[in-house]
Amino acid sequence: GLVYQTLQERKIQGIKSFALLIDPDNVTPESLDRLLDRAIEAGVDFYFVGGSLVVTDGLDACVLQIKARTDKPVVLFPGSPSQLSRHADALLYLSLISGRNPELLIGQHVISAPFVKKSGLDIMPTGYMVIDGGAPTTVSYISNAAPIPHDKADIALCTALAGEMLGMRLIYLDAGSGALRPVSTAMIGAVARHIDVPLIVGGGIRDGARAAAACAAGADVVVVGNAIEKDPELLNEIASAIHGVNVA
Ligand code: 1GP
Repeated sequence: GLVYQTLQERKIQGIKSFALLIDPDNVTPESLDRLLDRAIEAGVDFYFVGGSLVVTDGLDACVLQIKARTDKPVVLFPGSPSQLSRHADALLYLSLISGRNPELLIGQHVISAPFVKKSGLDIMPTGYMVIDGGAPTTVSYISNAAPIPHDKADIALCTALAGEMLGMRLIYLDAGSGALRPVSTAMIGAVARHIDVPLIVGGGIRDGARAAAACAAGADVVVVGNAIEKDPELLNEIASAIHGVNVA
């Protein structure tokens, strides 16, 4: 698919990407409009939509509103299989490979497969890895699966390698939304050095310094949600930090 190709090309060229995570439950049409003004100006590369446990009914509207404003890819980041919108461009087809809960590895995929197939989205198989972010986040509770300990870069590395060999086209290291500690640069580096597929990193990144550090360590895409929801002024700082790594 086109979105995956973009991710792959950017990785090969060493171009770092900023993905803004928008939770449809946390925006109104007005607040989203203001956020998009800033995001477009700051140069956000990808719009990730989802992340919340229950998306009420604003998913399609949220995706359409973003699509109406920008040509940048809109990528679904579903908290559950029901969170699909055919108006998006692509889907992070997540398998929770850091956990040992069969439902999140394959069970929910089986149930939603015909629906996903029909969506026409660019389906991007993603090895999703939850890393301990220092606080119990929604994802670690709901998934009923232990996160990878913060300092176990070797476990993360082996998990990512296995995911890649199983055919995952992306690896996503997530400390969880609002994590106290983002994924360590040591862990990002260990994983990045050994995999060839694009690496997405998110969770608890709340300033330009942390975003740049993740990129310098080897992240290809940095995802920021919470911090920008709280303070949209951060958009410029984080965008320039991520894009600044390109020239360095
Ligand atoms: C969470 O990786 C994302 O799944 C982003 O996390 O909301 O903490 O930026 P934040």
